[in-house]
Amino acid sequence: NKCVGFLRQNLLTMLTIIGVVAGTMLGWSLRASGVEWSRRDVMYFQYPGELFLRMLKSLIVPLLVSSIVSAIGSLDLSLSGKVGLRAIVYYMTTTVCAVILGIALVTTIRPGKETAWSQPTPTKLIKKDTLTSDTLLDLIRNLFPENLVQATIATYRTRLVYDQNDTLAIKGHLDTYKIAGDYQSGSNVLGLVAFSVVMGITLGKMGERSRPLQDFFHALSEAMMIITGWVIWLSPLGVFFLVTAKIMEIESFADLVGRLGMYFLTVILGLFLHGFGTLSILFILATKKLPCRYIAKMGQVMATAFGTASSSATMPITIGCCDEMGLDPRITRFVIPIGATINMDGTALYEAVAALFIAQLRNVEMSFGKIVAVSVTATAASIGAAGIPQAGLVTMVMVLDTVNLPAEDVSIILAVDWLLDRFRTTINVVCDALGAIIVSSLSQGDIDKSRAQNQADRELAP
Ligand code: DAS
Repeated sequence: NKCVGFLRQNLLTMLTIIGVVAGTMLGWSLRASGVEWSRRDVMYFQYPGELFLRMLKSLIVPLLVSSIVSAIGSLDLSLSGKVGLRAIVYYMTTTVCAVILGIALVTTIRPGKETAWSQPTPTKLIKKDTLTSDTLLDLIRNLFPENLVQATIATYRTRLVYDQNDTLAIKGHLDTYKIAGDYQSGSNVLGLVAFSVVMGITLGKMGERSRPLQDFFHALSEAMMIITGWVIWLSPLGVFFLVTAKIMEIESFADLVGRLGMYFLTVILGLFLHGFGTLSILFILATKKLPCRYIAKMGQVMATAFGTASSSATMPITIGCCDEMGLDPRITRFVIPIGATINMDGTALYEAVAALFIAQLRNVEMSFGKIVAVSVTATAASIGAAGIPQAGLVTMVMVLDTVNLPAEDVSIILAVDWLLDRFRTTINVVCDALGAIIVSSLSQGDIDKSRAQNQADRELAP
């Protein structure tokens, strides 16, 4: 019975992991077949996976807005303030730890020094001059969407595109960008999160007068989770096609084991140490429990994050996983959407490592001041990166600009970014889920006190 119970509970996770493995094997054998696959052929394989990714992305906006508004609206103001503060402190602490770990590793291992790469010749990159200031200003600008409906479409941030002569170019500020032929787009989730938090606080202050609206957002959130439960069953097929197409279109794996091998291993080592070291220590300190039994329940979340390389698309599944763990829905629907938007430890670590790796390749000495500048901009870039595939590569330009490294050097690390992206996205979502557990655990006392207070108020009410 135990075995049957385990299989039933983990069936979908195992099928999704099989989807990733089978997609890798099929993609590899299609490459090995010697057939010259055209972009169109790859698109046919990618198409079912893209539909799955779009289904998940279509859930993001209604789920995010309804979850945050109903969660904050149902908490009293002081409690939502404490929960929000604990979440922000957790996000900042883990992101700074990730950046420091990344810098410690890349300055110790020095992958750029060991790399037989006399003078990297990156793809020519046309860069918009004021990209850095625009990106930073865009970050703050995105907090205040001028039009909520418009905010749900791809907004201005940074675009990495191949222009007419197929040169890797950065132009404009669109959040949609094309890397290796794929356009990726994400919503201005930052602005929607900000608006939803303000709306939730407002409904909370309105009390009973806002009951109909609170019930609406609560029902909408529930409905979105039910739809997520249906879409999630497509994960095995969805990730199977996404991984197959990605493996087929990669031009060369030579860099993965060659010139970028040490860089790749440095990032993977950093992500591993952060995920199973830093985060675990913080988890044990905050909850006095071991994280392993919780991480064991995150298989579906990790497999989806790895298969889709999108923490935003994985967000509905992360919320569902926290519900299965029995966490307070008001906490998870408050902190997970915000975490999926601004808390990207894997991305922050990766950007710090990549920037210093490129400096090493170019024999650029990094003073302490420059390393601090990399730390700050890698943190800001991870906050600004959208939860969509290869967003971290795009905001990387901001980090390179800060230390006067040419933005075109982004193309040096492009060859292995499609795989690193999957690993760092997985760490991003694991960190969000562990954060929800930590914030829930730290807030339990306040929740009980608030519940008792409400109970007392109801009994005293005439
Ligand atoms: N793929 C991004 C995410 O979804 C991470 C990144 O590109 O760095 O979290």
